[in-house]
Amino acid sequence: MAEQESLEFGKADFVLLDTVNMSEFMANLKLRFEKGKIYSYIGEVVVSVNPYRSLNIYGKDTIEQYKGRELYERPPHLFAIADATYKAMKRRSKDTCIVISGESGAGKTEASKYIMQFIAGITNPSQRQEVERVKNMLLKSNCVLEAFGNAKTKRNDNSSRFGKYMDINFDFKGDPIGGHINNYLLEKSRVIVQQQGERNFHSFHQLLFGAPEKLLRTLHIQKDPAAYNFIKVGGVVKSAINDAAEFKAVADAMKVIGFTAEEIQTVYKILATILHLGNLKFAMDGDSVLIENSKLVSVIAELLSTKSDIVEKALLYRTVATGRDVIDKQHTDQEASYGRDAFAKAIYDRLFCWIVNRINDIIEVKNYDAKIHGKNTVIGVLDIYGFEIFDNNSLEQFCINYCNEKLQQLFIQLVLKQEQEEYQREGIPWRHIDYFNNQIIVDLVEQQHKGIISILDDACVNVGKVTDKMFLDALNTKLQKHAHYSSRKLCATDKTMDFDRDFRIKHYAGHVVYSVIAFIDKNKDTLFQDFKRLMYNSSNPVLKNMWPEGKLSITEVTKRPLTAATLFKFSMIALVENLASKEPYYVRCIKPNEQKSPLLFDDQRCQHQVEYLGLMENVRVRRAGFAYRQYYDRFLQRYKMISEFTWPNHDMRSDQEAVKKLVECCGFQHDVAYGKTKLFIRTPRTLFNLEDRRTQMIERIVLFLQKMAAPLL
Ligand code: AD9
Ligand code: MG
Repeated sequence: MAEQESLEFGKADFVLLDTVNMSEFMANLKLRFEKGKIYSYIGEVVVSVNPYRSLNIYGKDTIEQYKGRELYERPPHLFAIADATYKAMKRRSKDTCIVISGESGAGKTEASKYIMQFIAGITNPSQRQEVERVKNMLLKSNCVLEAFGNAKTKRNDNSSRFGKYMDINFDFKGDPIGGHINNYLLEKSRVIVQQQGERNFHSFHQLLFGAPEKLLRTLHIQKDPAAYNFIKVGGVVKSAINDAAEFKAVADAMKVIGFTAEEIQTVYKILATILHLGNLKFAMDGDSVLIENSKLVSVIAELLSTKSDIVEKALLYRTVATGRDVIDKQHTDQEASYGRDAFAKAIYDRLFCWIVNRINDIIEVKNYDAKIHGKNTVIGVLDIYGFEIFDNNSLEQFCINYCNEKLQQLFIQLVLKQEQEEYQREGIPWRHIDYFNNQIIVDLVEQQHKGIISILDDACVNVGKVTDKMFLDALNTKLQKHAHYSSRKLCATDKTMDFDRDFRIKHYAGHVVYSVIAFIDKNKDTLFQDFKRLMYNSSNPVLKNMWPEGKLSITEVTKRPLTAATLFKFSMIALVENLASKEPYYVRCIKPNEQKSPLLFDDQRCQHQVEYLGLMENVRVRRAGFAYRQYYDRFLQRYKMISEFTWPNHDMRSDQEAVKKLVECCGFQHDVAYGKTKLFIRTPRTLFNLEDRRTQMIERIVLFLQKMAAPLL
């Protein structure tokens, strides 16, 4: 049982700490990490510290140990929460979800994979072929998504550069019958630029190092990463990642999932197109712009199954409608470079979304009739970017941190709500606890008209040249009284911010200074219609289908597209609604150090994460109610030896009465409440005391049995 670990490995559940304060919390977390115990609980929340080494705790035997057990029967583990989720889904027909959070490199993606592995391991005992197929697809889809959505960053060699929410659907027997993936905000700027020491998405490196010579020849790609501008900017070309092996694994996975040969070829062609685009150079020749290495244009045209002059025109001109006239306006070399980069980012982003959609088509539940088969239930797994503070924070960090505010708000609501509901269900009075409600920050970002996203959108729709600085001025005017917003203009003494560039949000997890530079540009996310039309007019049907909006001519494109931040806001609102409709389980991941070391526990870094994950609040909420609860029959099973009224069996009318008698025998009646099906214990001390008594009684019983048996030996 989890509590038994206490002495040697610290407290398995933070709720059982003698005193709840930060230093006790951190000491316990550190002790457990040093003892190799990477998982702990706060009630039903799993706290996980990245071990940065392989642990032998995910095998088949461990899966068996956790299968069908109650949370507290085994030491803390991801599998325990996965099993709890599965049981809630199967026994109570509840839709459930597991929300995995934590900063980059904290272990979210690994956790989500272990959870999937556990679910795959405990389902389909009768080996139904269709279920095996679905399980295989779900597992394989990870490999493809990681190839196109992950990259090496300074923080993590396999960093997910997108948010992912995956639903797994189960039939009435509890076997997986399909799934669905939602992806959020891919960091597409990485396609064209990477920071020093970082890489482009794995997919490009896999192509370069893994594709057979023949394929590379048809793509006009040389096996030399230094030859491509979009690859070499980060400076890191090779890493510990085995790109060649991964190329093969991803190609196989795509085949198994059901991508056609033509689709797979098109994927490679898009990657190659992007690499060639990165090498295009523009120059001014008098008033005209030209492409210096125009041979590349015909290569790109070949890869995109279109004509060179169409590609050239889309790169150098922009079709604009002025009143009734449609004219071709020539770019400057700078505008042409901008258009090229936007095009490269857009086709990669579109490729990624298309891959997700194709996977969804294939894994979606088919031929399931709830009337015949019973309710189809769902477990959702959310693996999404954690709170980010960089030296330079832009619109991407703003969106990611807003996402974390939304999830924190949900966490507060649901953890409290869940507790409250349990007390209500069990007929126990509820005592309100105070906590910082971050709704005020969520509003600061997303509120209609008054929120930062609205103010940014206003700046983007304005005709004429609105600069980032003008956007900052608008923020300063509209938000000057907001307690969680500040800037140099509003706080002249604060020298950490630049007057013309920065604003600060006091997030629940810490203060972040954002630089407004490029906010407007990134938010507008303009891709000239000419590029969309080019893709739509391709004679490659796969490409054509990816770009349906290219059908519209310039005069038909009247509706202004939603901005990037607004689209993100809508997707976050939908995500939170979806999560709130399910029974949530949480995994909170912590990164022990920046060096990816298995030995180092960086106290300061860890404490910061504990703070912003709201773990102390979580412990307090849990303890303000009842630290421990258990069904009457299970409680008796564990502690019945303590009292003569319950050992070996009781003769009372119900288990509840027997538990009451046991509790009174021990003198704990003031520290407990009796629910309809469960006993609730307020303070951990009572539980320790029960544990001690139990251990003593077991020792006595063993001694007694030994004595009895002695004459027989
Ligand atoms: V990011 O926000 O996508 O950049 P994650 O997803 O939180 O990040 P990830 O799961 O990718 O982090 O973990 C980072 C690395 O830590 C992995 O590549 C492993 O090398 C290592 N890791 C994480 N969890 C475990 C584990 N349970 N056992 C062993 C682990 N190694
Ligand atoms: Mg990840």
